[in-house]
Amino acid sequence: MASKQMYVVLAVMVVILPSVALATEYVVGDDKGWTPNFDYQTWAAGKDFTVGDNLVFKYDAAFHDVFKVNGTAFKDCIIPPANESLNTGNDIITLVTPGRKWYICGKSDHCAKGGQKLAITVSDSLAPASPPQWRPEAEAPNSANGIVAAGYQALMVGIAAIVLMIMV
Ligand SMILES: [Cu+2]
Repeated sequence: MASKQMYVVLAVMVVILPSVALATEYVVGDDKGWTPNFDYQTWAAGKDFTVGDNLVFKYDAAFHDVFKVNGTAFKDCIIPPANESLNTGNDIITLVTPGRKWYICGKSDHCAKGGQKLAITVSDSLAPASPPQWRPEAEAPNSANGIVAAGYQALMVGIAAIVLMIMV
């Protein structure tokens, strides 16, 4: 019978899909955007960057651009070839893999002198394996979405379990 397998697939999708749907969009630097003389490490601190989330770099394209670089280029502000830059002034980068990510501005001395550089750590969206847990309230204030998602997932896991028990 294929129907039982279908229910299992459905149950898994119901649990996983909300975390995709609730992907967060982070405007880098918030109101300040992408600019020199802004502390992007402080900005990034406490944010829970997850696979599927988006970074949005907003800036005046006449004065700035965005390069995705490695850790060495980030530290030493080594600017890659110009054709590797993002330069629309409203660049949206989807975080597709977990791990450390580095971004710098390639214009004049913005990286080296202005500190226009961002380093983040992206976590895997499936990292907290089942069973889903409620996050402690003490965690980052912007985790409201996460709490809702966790609650929803817990509910759906419960429903899926009941459905499976009936089917089996
Ligand atoms: Cu710049």
